[in-house]
Amino acid sequence: MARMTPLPLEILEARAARSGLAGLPEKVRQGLRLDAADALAMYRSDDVALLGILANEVRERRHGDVCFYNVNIHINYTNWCNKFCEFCAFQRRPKDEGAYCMSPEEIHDTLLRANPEATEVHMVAGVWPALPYEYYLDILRAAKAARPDIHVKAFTMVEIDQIVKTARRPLPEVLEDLREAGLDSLPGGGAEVFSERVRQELYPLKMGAERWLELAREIHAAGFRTNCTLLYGMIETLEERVDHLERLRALQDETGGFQAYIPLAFHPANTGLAHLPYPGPLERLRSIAIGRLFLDNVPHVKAYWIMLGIPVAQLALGMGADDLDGTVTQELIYHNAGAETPESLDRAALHRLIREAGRVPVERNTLYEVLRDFRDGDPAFDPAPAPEPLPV
Ligand code: V47
Repeated sequence: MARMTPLPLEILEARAARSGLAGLPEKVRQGLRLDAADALAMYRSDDVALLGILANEVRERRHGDVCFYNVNIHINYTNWCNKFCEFCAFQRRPKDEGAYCMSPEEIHDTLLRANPEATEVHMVAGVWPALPYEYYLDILRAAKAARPDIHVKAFTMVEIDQIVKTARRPLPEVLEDLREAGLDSLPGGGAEVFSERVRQELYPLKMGAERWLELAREIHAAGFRTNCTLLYGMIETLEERVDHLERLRALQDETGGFQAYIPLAFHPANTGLAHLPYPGPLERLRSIAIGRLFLDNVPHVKAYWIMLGIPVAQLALGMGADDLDGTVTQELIYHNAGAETPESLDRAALHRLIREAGRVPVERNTLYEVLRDFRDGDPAFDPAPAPEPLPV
């Protein structure tokens, strides 16, 4: 899909009036901030295609026909965890079958063997208080020793909270130690949904919203970029989703430190919530579109194909998302929870997905600086379409 000519406002408004969204197209076209009532109406509306059209307008105003991607690898360095969240299929106690904790040497070797083109390693894991402070510094040093140029995006707010407790030192000092050891930025996980009701029911041992937001605020103040997420499709109400987005947007107004928003669809397999359904494709696309429309101050919306599924991720590029994450190898959090997506995609497959969606692949680094713009193609990465179907 090349860039879309915006449809006449009257047509959009006539359609919006039929699905509880009257006035929304005009607000979006004028660039006005949406409020909680708008967000709720978007969650309740049955016209996901209209939300996609509006989100695409905003996305194209900001990013044109570009679709960013990066070449990255994931390392989930341990699955030891003492939070026992009901939604998680990844956690283990150290004596459980399948429990593991990678040594700094193993992290070093993994990175030595990893895709030499990768510009980012995304390192997140469970939380185990017996791991010493030095361990966290050592795994960062090990990553940089193996690949001095790689950007290390590591540790959710939940891990940072534990690292600070283990260190028994103030957060700013801990952040400086982590930076010196190799930390470059932080991912967006661990926020789940900020509702205290949901937390009490599903993850009472994990920090609450206030602490997550306070940590993010201080981490931004220390000069680190992070991402933000919403885990949806568990037992939260639509109002609770909206409240979560409002809190993210308010913090972003203060700090400007969030680079990207990634809505995370709940995968129920092998979790304490296995009776719940995986959110359907329309719900996944709706979440992308609402993220783009409501979080007007977060520059990027990421289609994380691992959790969206490849066809939905490809559609998302025309409904608000401007970033397809990524080549991703060795991801375990979603695959343990039943994700049926492949474990990684190579660059040629990403290019093909992006081009089929009518977008131009642009390789970025973690901070969204352009590394290579493939507007004019590149025979090394844009071969003639392969005869085999893409994985789904
Ligand atoms: O914090 C855990 C979620 C998050 C499940 O910042 C689950 O670039 C669905 O945050 N079903 C980790 N979700 C992943 C994450 C992330 C992913 C991609 C990119 C970035 C980024 C961040 O995944 C956890 C939790 O909220 N999660 N279990 C599950 N069964």
